[in-house]
Amino acid sequence: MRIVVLTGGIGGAKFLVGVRAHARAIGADVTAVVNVGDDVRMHGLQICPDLDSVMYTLGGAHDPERGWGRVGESWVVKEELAAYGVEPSWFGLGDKDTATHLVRTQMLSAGFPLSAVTAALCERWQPGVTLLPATDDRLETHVVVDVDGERKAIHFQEWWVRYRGDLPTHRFVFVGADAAKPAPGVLDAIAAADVVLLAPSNPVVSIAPILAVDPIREALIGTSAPVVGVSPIIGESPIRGMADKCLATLGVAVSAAGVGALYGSRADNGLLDGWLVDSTDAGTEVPGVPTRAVPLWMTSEETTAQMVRDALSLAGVS
Ligand code: GDP
Ligand code: FO1
Ligand code: CA
Repeated sequence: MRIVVLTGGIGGAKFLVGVRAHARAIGADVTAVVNVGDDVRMHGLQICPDLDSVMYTLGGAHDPERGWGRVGESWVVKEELAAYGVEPSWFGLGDKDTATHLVRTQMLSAGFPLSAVTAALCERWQPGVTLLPATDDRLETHVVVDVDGERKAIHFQEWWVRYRGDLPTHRFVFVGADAAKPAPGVLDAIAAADVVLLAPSNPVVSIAPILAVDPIREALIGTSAPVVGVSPIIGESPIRGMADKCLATLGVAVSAAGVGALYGSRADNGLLDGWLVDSTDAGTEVPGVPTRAVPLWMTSEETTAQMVRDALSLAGVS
């Protein structure tokens, strides 16, 4: 079986641990198409938070407490930059993490596309699934906000890390998405997939930037493989992160029903053939989409692998 997963960072990475466990058990092949909208250049280095969250988590090197970056991290470079008074001081790069960004930036400067750089980095971390950036082209999420009495677009990282999303927020813009081409392997993976899973990632700033690459969205809408999504919302809030602020900006209810309706039914030009919600959200209705309620807390590899079995069963491919 060939499984394609659309994913962001922390939530998607945890989900992929379960996907990988189940895939190993049944001899399936997994390709993760990863959001690049969070990517940003800081201190001359190209940072790819979602690719790195997935790579470090599957490589067993992530910090589960902090949620991003490396476990056992030190912060000497950050302190030294602060001592120079270099901005931005609100964004911290750990020392171990910095080595990743140095390798990546050097390879990009030498002309390698991000997909090739990602494959090279993964030779060290052996994630056990194929990691593909959604695109090799520049695609950045910017956020239109009011700040200091002015309306302007700031980078997603500034919105989230500097302001914690706590600004009057009007919309999200995926800069570059119109011209972005899918990275090599993305359309082939979708074409060959037996099933496509939408990880329980942030629908607005992790999954939507992937879908903003038109050929990817068209491939998903056109695929004969079933597409099943897993809700990142349990009850009336995300487990962690900013999904509530993002959904509110779009005027979408912070609920499994709200996110399911945002993705929409394939019968109605949307994406979903099935929508998995948490047991506590049993009874959730999404027009045109079969839903199933199962435990969705990713507390261990085994519970997450069970979620994946449930998603595949809902897709009719288990
Ligand atoms: P980010 O890019 O680092 O923000 O990570 P993602 O976009 O991949 O995932 C963020 C989402 O993961 C949040 O909206 C959380 O609600 C969701 N999430 C985190 N842990 C869990 C969990 O145990 N179960 C479910 N269903 N969702 C979770
Ligand atoms: N999140 C923070 O809250 N503060 C930081 O200083 C910070 C630095 C950082 C550096 C590299 C990286 O890969 C991620 C980093 N993050 C930081 C997390 C990141 O801002 C977001 O959580 C993700 O982009 C959301 O997916
Ligand atoms: Ca993200």
